Amino acid sequence: MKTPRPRRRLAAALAAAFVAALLSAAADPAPDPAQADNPIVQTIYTADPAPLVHNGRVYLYTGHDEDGSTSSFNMKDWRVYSSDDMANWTDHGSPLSLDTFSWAGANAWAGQAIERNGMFYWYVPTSERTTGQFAIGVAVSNSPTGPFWDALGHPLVMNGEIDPTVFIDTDGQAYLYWGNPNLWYVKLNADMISYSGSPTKIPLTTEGFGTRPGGTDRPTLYEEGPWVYKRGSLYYNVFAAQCCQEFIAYSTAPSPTGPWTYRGTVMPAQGNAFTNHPGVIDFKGSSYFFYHNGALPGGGGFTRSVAVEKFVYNPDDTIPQMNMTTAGPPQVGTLNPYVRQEAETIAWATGVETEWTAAGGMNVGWIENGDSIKVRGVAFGTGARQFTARVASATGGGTIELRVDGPSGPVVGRCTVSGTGGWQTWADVTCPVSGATGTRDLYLNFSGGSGFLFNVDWWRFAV
Ligand code: FUB
Repeated sequence: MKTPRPRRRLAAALAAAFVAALLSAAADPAPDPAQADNPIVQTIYTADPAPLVHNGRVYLYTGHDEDGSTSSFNMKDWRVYSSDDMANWTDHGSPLSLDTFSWAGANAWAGQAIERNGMFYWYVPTSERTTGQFAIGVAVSNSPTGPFWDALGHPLVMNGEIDPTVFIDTDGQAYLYWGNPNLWYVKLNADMISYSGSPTKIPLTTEGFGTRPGGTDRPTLYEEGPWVYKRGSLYYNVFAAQCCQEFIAYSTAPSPTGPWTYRGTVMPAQGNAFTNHPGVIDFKGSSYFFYHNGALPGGGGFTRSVAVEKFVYNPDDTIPQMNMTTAGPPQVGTLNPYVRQEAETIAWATGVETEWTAAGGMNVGWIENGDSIKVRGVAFGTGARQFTARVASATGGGTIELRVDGPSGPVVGRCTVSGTGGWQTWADVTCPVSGATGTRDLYLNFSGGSGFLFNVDWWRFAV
């Protein structure tokens, strides 16, 4: 049986916003409402982005703000998404949670994952169960999507401070930095789960980290959320500055241990959340800046969403100042509809949620009448003739309507889904397709009676 819980407030709010946009478009002769693709994830609230490039994909590690949190962080697990085109993101679920660490009590806060010698190490801050003190744990996996397990059975380091960032220098030395209100670093050993020497405080000077207006207790802008990396011979530390509302600032240094020089603002205080958190990568020849805001319906300081912007470094290696957008970066390449695509590969979703599939992986579920999934830049080429989806339904099913260009763009196919006898009892449905040519945005619009209609595991077109 499907869990008889209502769908999350976020899913319902997005579905309502989607219907309102469609109604207003219908009243207006203009084409479909512009479909923003930022924030990246619409099925849950996500926070504290930590991107990692591995084998031609971006893996995005995030925190997860529970629905309905209004006065404190309610964060119990971490999430992973991935993309090879910066537009369509695949949901890999939660391979790491507070339960992974027997010693953890609460607060699944801002972490970062890194790969070394084929293993993936995910450093996360969380409260230690008995003392309530913040500690940093390290989880390990042989896959970027997990499952992750506690590498040590105890914290890697515990000094009451948060927000680890990890980085391996070109000479092979790995460093872990973290801290709020201080900024610490320690040299990690090659095993990535132990360290040499003692944690060292980085001097928070105003030359290094800017001057906080009225900052007597904390004279510099440094607040939390460091993100340290190297580009050429220059070391960057991008961090959440000032509080609160935070903005994103950065410093640079000629070595991983400083001396740091304050360089200014990366992203001003914007976006309906009092925190922000940076993540910076280069991917397929371009640079990307990840952050979070409260931009989704119901969003705010404790219901945040991860977003991303593309940027170009200035010729003098400084970072340009960026604003939050709802468009996000351009797609890199296209999506191939003639291979199996996971239903949870999404550019923008309204109403739906995701869940673990009994056989492994994820499926899209909690589908109701009027919900929709957009997949950006689908390369149909000379034309698709057939659509197949793997579906399951414990009720009477419904319809998958395929449209291109917009949520009420041309219909290119319609698939009827019948009951299969269970939410994890899977069957293929196939229907004819016509008019799906060239490279188009694809919309899977779901319709049917009341209540939950069906689940979708994956889909594929054929010529
Ligand atoms: O998400 C919980 C905390 O809020 C993070 O650890 C901080 O960086 C801030 O984003």
